[in-house]
Amino acid sequence: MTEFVQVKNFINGKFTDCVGLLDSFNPATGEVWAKIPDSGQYEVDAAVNAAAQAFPGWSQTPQAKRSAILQKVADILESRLDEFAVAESRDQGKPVSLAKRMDIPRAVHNMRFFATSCLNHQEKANYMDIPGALNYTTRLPVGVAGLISPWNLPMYLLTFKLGPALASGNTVVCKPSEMTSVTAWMFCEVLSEAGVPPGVVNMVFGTGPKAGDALVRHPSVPLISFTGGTATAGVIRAATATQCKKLSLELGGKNAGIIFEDADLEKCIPTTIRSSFVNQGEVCLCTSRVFVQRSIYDRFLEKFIAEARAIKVGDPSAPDTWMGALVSKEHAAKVTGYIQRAAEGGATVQCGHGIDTGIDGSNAINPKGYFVRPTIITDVKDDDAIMQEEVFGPVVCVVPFDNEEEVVRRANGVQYGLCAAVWTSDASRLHRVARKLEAGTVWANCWLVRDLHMPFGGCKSSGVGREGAVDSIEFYTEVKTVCVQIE
Ligand code: TXE
Repeated sequence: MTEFVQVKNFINGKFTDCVGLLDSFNPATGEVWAKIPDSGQYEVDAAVNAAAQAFPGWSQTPQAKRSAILQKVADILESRLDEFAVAESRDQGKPVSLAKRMDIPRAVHNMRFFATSCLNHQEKANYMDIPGALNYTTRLPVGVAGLISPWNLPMYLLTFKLGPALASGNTVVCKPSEMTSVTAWMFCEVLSEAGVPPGVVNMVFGTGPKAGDALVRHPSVPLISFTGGTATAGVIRAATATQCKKLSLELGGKNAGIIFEDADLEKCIPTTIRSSFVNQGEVCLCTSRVFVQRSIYDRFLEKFIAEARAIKVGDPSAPDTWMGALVSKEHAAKVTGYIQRAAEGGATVQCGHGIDTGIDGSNAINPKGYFVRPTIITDVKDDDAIMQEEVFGPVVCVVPFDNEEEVVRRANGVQYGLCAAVWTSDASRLHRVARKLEAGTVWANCWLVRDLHMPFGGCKSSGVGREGAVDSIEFYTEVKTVCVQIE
């Protein structure tokens, strides 16, 4: 009989059973490898109650003590890095090597960073000479925070919410993605071992429309931090519209890479390969539209295709694998559907899905896994679906442009506004273009260099709100102004 990993809810410091169970698949083999709770209102109520009861104790725990506990969480997670990386890969489909180098170290960093940044936070004060009054602000945690995280970077994004929420004194109910619940469940053990008191962190596993919906609607949850699809965010906004909740929504993107003719291609091409295909293209910050100045278009394209073709796709546990499997069968079908429809509409698929079998000439990947090779598409129009909609897979379109004004207009011509990457050696142009791009983050001559001190989030359909050192503290607390008249 097959042994499954049995994920359990974590409520009030205890692992608890749930009557209904869901299958969770290993994307690289297409086989069920874990069973997760199919939680609903009953489990969410229990978790919210536990968090509400733990709130007075945790919110009044001295900041330095909370910080010490969270730093211990980071230390224990770091000591179990390899084990978490293997589980993250098996659950999500990404290479183990990537989880070891990016996901888990970043989760450790998130916990450590927010544990310490809260200690260094200062508030505002202002003296009014007429009528003579001293004003200052003070911050209080919001209460029970609902944290809903997606499947692409499970531990990375969960801890980006959990770290600041806990450091600010909130208690939480987390609802990780039903497709990638295993590492969040493992993490509960780490939290207990580090001394996080019962009820401070509760994990409820299950689907979005059932467990997620019960959490966002819960009247005792005044704050929701959500990362996921733009359409889901619309459902959450509608569900919470009458309740005045604090919402942070980190959503999708259709991010542009803009490559001017004076760009350093030696640096730009490998970085654009990474920005297009890392984590199977399943990062909201991935580049999906590459605009290349016409004078270097052919040269860029030739090298870019050659590097994409050289990417090793396959068994996520093999040390030399660079790209693994997409998260689910349905998601892989969505991604390949976009490629197929683009080809039927007259686009040219230069390499990847349906064309390549791999650099060694073989197709050495498990046919039952959800693998899609790095795919580059040209000869598309700006208003084609593949240039407008978030594909969220290893698919990138490359198109030529002639001048700065034109490329800024075209880059901005989508509903999203998450990030962009600009490549040029002209510093003035770089700043000019960065200011004009409608995006929450603009990277110049680099990509995914993330400083947690900086605000992170999107504009337009890419989200509402910012998170980062100061921004996260602001989001996870209510600010109060105290005004003292001085006679
Ligand atoms: O995400 P969902 P899906 C984009 C990407 C992808 C698309 C759909 O384009 O193809 O979204 O992916 C929970 N109330 N991104 O459908 O559903 C869900 O259980 C409360 C971008 O898988 O948004 C999970 O925990 N919660 C992205 C989380 O929301 C609900 C990352 C995200 O899942 C809910 C992932 C509901 N009604 C997908 N419905 C990014 N910004 O990084 C679902 N959920």
